[in-house]
Amino acid sequence: MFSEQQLLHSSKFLSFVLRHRPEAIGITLDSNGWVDVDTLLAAANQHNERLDRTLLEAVVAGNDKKRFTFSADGQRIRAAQGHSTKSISVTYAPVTPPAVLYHGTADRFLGSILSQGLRPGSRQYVHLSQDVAVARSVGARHGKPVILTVAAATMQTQGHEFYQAENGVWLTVAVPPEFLQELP
Ligand code: HQG
Repeated sequence: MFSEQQLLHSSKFLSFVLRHRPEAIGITLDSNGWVDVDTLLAAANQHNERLDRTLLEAVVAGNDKKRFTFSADGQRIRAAQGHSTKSISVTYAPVTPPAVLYHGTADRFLGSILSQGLRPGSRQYVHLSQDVAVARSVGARHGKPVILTVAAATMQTQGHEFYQAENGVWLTVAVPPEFLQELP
């Protein structure tokens, strides 16, 4: 089987090419982020990245955040979310969010977020979660975590669209400050 290290390495490689820089290995993604699995494997190996179908399946199945998805016929693969703005534009169908969603961030960003709202930065969308514990761990990646509540249902009634990625992450383009509150 594959070592944890091997799976992590391949997961990072896939995040890089399927979210940010497909051109780095000479592939293009379609407008929904999909690429043919055989094309991906051939291009990866041409760029000295050892990857085959079995390893790919192990990465997809074993990934802690379900970052990657196969198409129903298993012929194509894409990143579920996390794409950067410039290269790829995955479209999602708008869905009704729960009343409240959560966003975890680091305390040093709080002042800026409470005055400007949440912005997608280098990603296509702001990432939100239905679960406080998940939001806390996302925030802890950046520093001392702080949790914000997002009045998602109210935002939606005022015309903001919400989407849900295949792995459950909630997405919206931006959250103006009036819909945010720090969770005590
Ligand atoms: C912050 C991981 C200042 C924002 C996770 C965050 C997630 C602002 C940082 C996914 C701001 C961006 C996304 C403003 C937002 N002023 N700071 N106006 N607006 N920020 O990594 O949400 O491992 O791009 O709070 O699990 O932390 O990649 O976003 O702290 O689902 O699969 O700017 O990434 O998944 O950081 O994480 P990120 P995120 P993966």
